[in-house]
Amino acid sequence: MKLSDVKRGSELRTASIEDLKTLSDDVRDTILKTVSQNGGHLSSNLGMVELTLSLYHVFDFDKDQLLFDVGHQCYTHKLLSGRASSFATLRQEEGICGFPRTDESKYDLWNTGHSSNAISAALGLARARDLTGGEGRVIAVVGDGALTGGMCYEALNDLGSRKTQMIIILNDNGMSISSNVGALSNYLTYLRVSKGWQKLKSAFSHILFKVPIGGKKLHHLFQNFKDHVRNIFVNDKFFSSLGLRYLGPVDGHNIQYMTQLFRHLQDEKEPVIVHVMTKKGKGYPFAEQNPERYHGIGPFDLKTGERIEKARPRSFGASACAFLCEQAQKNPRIVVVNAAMTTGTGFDGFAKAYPKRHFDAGIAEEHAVTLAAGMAKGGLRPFVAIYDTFLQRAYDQIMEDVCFQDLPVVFLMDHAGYVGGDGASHHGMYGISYLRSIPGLTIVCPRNVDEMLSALSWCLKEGKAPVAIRYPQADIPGPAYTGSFSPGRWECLRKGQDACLLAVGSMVPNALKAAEQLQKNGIEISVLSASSVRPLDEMALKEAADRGMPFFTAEENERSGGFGSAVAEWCAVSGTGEVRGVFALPDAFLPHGSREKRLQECGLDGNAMAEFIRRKLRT
Ligand SMILES: Cc1ncc(C[n+]2csc(CCOP(=O)(O)OP(=O)(O)O)c2C)c(N)n1
Repeated sequence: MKLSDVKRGSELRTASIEDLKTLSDDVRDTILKTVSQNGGHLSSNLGMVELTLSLYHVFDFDKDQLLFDVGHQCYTHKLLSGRASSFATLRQEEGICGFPRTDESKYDLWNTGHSSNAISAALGLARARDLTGGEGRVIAVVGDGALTGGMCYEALNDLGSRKTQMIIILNDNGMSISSNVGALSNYLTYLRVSKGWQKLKSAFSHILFKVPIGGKKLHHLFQNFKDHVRNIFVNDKFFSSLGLRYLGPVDGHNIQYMTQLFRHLQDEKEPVIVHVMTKKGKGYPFAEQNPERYHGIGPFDLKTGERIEKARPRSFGASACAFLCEQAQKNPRIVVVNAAMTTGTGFDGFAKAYPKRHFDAGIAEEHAVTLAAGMAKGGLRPFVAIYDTFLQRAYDQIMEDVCFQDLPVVFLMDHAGYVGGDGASHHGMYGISYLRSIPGLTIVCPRNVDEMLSALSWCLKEGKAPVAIRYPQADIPGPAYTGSFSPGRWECLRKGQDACLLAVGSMVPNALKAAEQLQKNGIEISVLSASSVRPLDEMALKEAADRGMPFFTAEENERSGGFGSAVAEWCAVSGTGEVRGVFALPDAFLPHGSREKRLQECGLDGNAMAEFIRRKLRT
C-alpha cells in the first residue's frame, strides 16, 4: 500500500497488517524527503510512524478524537488525514503547518505547540462527550518529555478520581529534545528494564493472538485477557495508584502488537495509559544516532545528513552562555536554569562546564522560575534561559515569586519576535506585552549581541532586582555597539528635527533604513535605540517632546500592551508629546512563513515605515 492509495484515513481500518507495513515505508520516506527540503521536526516524527498507523487502523477518527501533546509529532497523522498531496508545502509560506491547526483540517482538534496540556484538553473533550450524550473514544498522545510538565499531573489527578473513558498513549522514546530529565523519567526507565521488555514482547504476542476479535466469547476472553495482561505487563505503581489502568511497555514499531492491544481497549470505559516504546529518528541512521540534532532541523542533505545553510550569524544565546561561563569562574554564585531547552537556548556549554550549577527543570517553566527565585533568595545569581513564547507559561511565577519578592533573577528570553517556520504557537511576539505590567521588572531588548553582553555585565555589577533580557536567536545587523548599558537610557543613532523614531531591538536596522529613505525626501528624523523598554528614557522623551518632535515607535511585538503603548501612556500621563505611529505586529496569532514577508505585510520594513512617516508628517 502506498500513500497515494490512501484517500481517507478511515481506509486504513480495513487494511492488512502487511499493507500497513509497506505503507509505513512510504510514510517514512515522504517525511524524510520533505523535512530534508523544508526543515521540521524529524526525529519525533520518524518515531511515530507505526504508532500513528496502528491508531488509524483501529480507531475511527470520524468519531474518535485524537489529540497530540505539543503536536510536533503529527506528520504521519497529517499524511493520513487528507494532506498527503500538500505535504510538500510543510512549514512554507501558505503551506501546511508543522503543528496541528484546527483551520487546516477537522482532524486537527487543537491548535498545539506548547507542551503538557493534551491530557487536560482530552479530559475536557471526554467530559463534554459524556454530558452531551456523545460517542467515540478520546485518545491523547503524550511524550515522556511532555510528562515532565506539571499540567499533566493536574490532569491525571482529576482523571483518576472522576473516571471516564480516555486512552493516554505515552510515547516513550527516552528523550525530550535532549535526554529526558527527572525522577519520573528514571521511573519510566525502570518500567522499561525491570522485567526486560524483550521478554514481555513474546509473552504479550503469545497471549494476544489467542484472544479472537469479535464473537460471543469476546467479553469472557477479554476478562481473561485483562487478567493475563496484568500478569505479563510490568507492575506499575505510579499510574495505577493514580487510578489509571497501566499497560506496557509495548514495542511502538510493531504494528501487529499495537493494533491487537488497541483493539482490546476499544470497549474500555475507564482511563487507560498505554506505555509505548518508540525510537526517535527511527529508520534514518543519522537521526537514530543523534536524535537531538534532528529534533528540529533546517533543510539538510539526505545522503550526508549535513545541514544546508548559509553562514549563521552569532547567536545571542551562545554568546550569553560564553559570557556567563567566563564570569562563573570568578563568581561561584552564578547558576543557570533551563526548561528542557538547554541546546536551543545555547546553554549546553554552561551545562558541560558547570554541571553542578546548571539545572534543567524539564518542560516545567513554572517550576524553573520559582526554583530560580528560591536560589536567588538563598544568595545565588540565577540566569533563567527560556524562549519568549514558553516563558508565558510562568507568568504568575514571574509576578508572585520573582517580582513580588524583588529577587535578582535574570530572564534570558530567546527566540523573541516572529520565528518563521514553527508558526503561531512559537512566535515570541507577546513578551513585552505580558511582562510590561509586572511591577519591579526591568525589560531590556538589546539591539545586538554586544549590547546584550553589556546588559548582562550591568546585571552582575548593579542588578539587585529582576531583569528580563529579550532577544531573537541570531545577531542583528547594524552599527557596532560601543556603549555601556544603563536602564532608562536610550542610545541616539541618528539626529534629526522632524520626528523621533524609537526602535526596539531587532527593529533598529529597519528604523535606520527608514531614516535614510526619508532623508532623500528632505525629511530628517532622529532614531533612538530604545533597548530599555522598562523603564523608559524619560529624559529623552521629554527633550524630543519639548522640541515639538512627534514620536513613532517600532517593535517586533504585538501592538497591544507593547512598547508603543508604553510611550503613548507616557505622553498621556505627562501631558506632553504625541505618538503619531506605532509600528508593531498585529494582535493576532500569525501563521508560519517567511519573516521578511511577514514584516513587509505588517508594515515593519524600512520602506513601509518611511512611507507611513512621510504621509503622517504631511498631514
Ligand atoms: C511549554 C513548552 N516548553 C518547551 C517546549 C519545547 N519543546 C518542544 S518538543 C519538546 C520535547 C518534547 O518531548 P516529548 O514530549 O518526549 O516528545 P518527543 O519529541 O520526544 O517525541 C520541547 C521541550 C514546548 N513545546 N512547550
